[in-house]
Amino acid sequence: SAARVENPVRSAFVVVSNRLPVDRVTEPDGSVRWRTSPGGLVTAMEPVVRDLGCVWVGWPGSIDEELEPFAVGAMRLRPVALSAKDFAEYYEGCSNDTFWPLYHDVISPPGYHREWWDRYVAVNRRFAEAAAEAAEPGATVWVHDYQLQLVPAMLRELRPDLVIAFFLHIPFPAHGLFGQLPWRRQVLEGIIGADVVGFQRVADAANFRSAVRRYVGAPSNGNRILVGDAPDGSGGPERHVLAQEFPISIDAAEFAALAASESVQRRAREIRAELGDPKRVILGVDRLDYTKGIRHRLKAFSELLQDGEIDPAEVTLVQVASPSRERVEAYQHLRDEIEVTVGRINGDFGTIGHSPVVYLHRGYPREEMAALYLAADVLAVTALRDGMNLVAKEYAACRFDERGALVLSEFAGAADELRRAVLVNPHDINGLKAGIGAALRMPEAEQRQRMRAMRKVVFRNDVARWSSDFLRSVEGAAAQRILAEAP
Ligand code: GDG
Repeated sequence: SAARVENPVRSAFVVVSNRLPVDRVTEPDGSVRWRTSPGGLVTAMEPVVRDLGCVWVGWPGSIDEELEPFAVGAMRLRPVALSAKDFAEYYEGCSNDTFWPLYHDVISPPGYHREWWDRYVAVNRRFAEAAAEAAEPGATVWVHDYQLQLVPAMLRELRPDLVIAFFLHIPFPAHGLFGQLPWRRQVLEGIIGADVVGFQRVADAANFRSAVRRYVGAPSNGNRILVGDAPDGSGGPERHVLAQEFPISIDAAEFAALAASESVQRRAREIRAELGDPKRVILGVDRLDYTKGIRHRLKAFSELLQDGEIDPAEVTLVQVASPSRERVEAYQHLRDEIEVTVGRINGDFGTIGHSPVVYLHRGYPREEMAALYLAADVLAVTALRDGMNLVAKEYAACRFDERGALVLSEFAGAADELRRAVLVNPHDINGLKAGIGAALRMPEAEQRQRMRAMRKVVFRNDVARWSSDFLRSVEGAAAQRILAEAP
């Protein structure tokens, strides 16, 4: 529930993301309250928020609504309003139809529209101004993701006293692709306004440093980018920007506890029974997005059926495709394509009592997700490009029984850590079929061995570790700056 707070809200720690981490719920009696969305980011911030308090700057999710700051639990929230035009051009347009496809290796062609870009600049400025207002002197401000890449530099200009951090949740492409962007220099200059820039993978950080070298002319030394010229004429840089990988994770203990609960285990058994007790269940869980390789997965599955390698009476593929960005055209096409394919597979291989693909176009509560993970013999993650892919980590965290096999795309960030998954190249349909086949046939002892290794990694590198590693680097950058500025 929400409480009013003083305005302007201020803190020594400010988080900035496109969306505030809360959802508005209307009670049956018509009253309105806010509850934190269950995302990993909120969990990651909890320990920090407890120590430092925090103001979170972001869009509350409604169009054309000016809201006063409010508090939910220990978090104070500073809403940034978006108009219908902002939403269409900054969010759906420039963020989700330019940057999203470009940064995912142009799986879908990005649109480059100057009106979208102008709106992106204007909305980024609005976020930067709100963050500047919310930050106490010398505060740390952590900016998130591809919607807000200009905020770090705008914020530095408004408030040179701040320590600024930026984390990109999605991949950063090779410069040959990034170079398509008409505003490539502005974007890079926006991001290097931060003191620390975090990426999911080693390769993303390397791509970024090389783009900065090429398009901004700033060289790097290891993970450090040398920006500007020192005012003392020494020939050194004005400042350093750390650009490094910080792979994000999940609250593994929480997922494990959920999966171990009596009700979730019961539900997992129920799910298998409702599916007609197939010998094997393959699961896919994705936002309905062209980056996730759902079409490739269906193609491989249907060919395995066609080849007679999978008996449709024995194996069920459950595909949860949660609705996403439904007003963007590329997503509408994708949905049509997937639904036609599912219909075709079920038409070709189904019987009156049984369909080989169970396709669910909706979101589920976390408990149901955990039960699905437990009910699945194989989880198939076949992303063509994915920053990390938390679903893969959630599956491992939930399998306290050390059973189940993970088929994981090399193109998901999670593949850098989950080396004991069955790693596949989803573009190679034969390879993908072989991977799914191997996972379906994997002996229990091998499942156990691999799952144990993957669980170790996910529990060691959990989301608390991610945020503390990142914030330790930010503190390090702050300390260096104080040293450099000392007389
Ligand atoms: C971006 C990057 C990066 C999905 N359906 C339901 C549901 N989910 C949850 C999953 C998981 C999350 O949503 C999805 O996270 P992913 O990492 O798999 O993918 P993106 O949404 O594309 O996230 C990605 C991530 O940011 C973090 O940096 O890993 O690469 O693209 O937690 O469980 N949750 C519930 N019901 C659903 O139907 N409750």
